[in-house]
Amino acid sequence: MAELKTDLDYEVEAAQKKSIFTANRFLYASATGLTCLIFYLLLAFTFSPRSLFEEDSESLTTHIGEPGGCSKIQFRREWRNLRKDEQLEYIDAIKCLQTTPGLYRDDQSLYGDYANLHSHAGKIGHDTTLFLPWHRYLLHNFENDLRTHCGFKGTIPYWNWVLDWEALDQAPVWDNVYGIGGNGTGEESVGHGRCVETGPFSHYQALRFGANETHHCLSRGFLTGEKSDRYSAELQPEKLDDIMQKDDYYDFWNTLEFAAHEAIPRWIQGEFFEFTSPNDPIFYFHHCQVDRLWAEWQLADPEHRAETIFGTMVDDELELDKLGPKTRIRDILHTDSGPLCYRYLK
Ligand SMILES: *[C@@H]1O[C@H](CO)[C@@H](O)[C@H](O)[C@H]1NC(C)=O
Ligand SMILES: *[C@@H]1O[C@H](CO)[C@@H](O)[C@H](O)[C@H]1NC(C)=O
Ligand SMILES: [Cu+2]
Repeated sequence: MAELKTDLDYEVEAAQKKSIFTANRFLYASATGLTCLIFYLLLAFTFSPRSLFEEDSESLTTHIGEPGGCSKIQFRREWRNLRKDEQLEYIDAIKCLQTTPGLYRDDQSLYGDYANLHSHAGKIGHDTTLFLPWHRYLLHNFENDLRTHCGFKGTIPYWNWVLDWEALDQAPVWDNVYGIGGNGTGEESVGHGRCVETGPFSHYQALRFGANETHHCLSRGFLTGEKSDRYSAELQPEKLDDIMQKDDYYDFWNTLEFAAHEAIPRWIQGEFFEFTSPNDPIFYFHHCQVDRLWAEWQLADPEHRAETIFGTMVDDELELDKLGPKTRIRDILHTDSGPLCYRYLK
């Protein structure tokens, strides 16, 4: 019951966000057990189903019937809210992609190709207002690759570092079994880090580090003391609140990219020191969090924020080189319509 209840909790949260998709899943999940039926009845009194469905007609008109509308919405969740088996499935899927042949060269996996892509596209995807849409699309494509090549059924998880800002190195995401391993403790490696010797990626060999193409161990070098404090201070709740209060896209993106988003790589070091940062799986956890913040910011005032990208045209295209088809920015502005079809759970 404990785990079922957790699942239901997610459903309830999503139901509060008034989604027809969730409402259906909610009903379905509730019907799965007698104990849960009781739970559902309690909830039914708490949240009037009637008002739920009224709100839902709105999302129906927005999404169904549009080209690329979603037949199903999947939920991206915080790493510590995944069940242990779900955590292992995600780690396994990453490992699988690390042994899937790449598209660029024989000695680099599809997983490694993303480091290539990220470093080639560095100029368009960073320090510009395209930062958020381009990374959103990259994550979506990566998630698709996990599904297509590795049979992955879940979603990319996010790391809500605000929960760990006071002790970043203690975050559950660094667990050696139910996480991606922690600090580098072995030989000195790239980016002022050391080889990560524990956890599921202790044997992973990354190919590129910036322009240098030499196979090397996964490298991390968590900062400590004052150096660390400088970056973790950017991740405290008050700082994040400030970012979320920004009213226009330019200010929001600008503070998010250069304050909170930058603090994490600078604190981790190693692979993250260069644009080949997707070599470290934490890249995806981190960018999923950044994407979530953008999605939340958009949803806080959809009328003004959902389709606003300052400094570029919504019909401009986002490119992933060989790794995925081009898409228009306008097509990825709503996470819950096609081709994306996901939402975030808190
Ligand atoms: C991470 O590892 C490096 C190298 O072994 C060490 O100097 C540093 O103190 C460690 N950081 C943390 C937060 O434990
Ligand atoms: C590339 O990285 C390796 C270690 O990973 C280092 O030994 C080598 O000197 C580097 N090459 C260049 C050109 O920086
Ligand atoms: Cu990036």
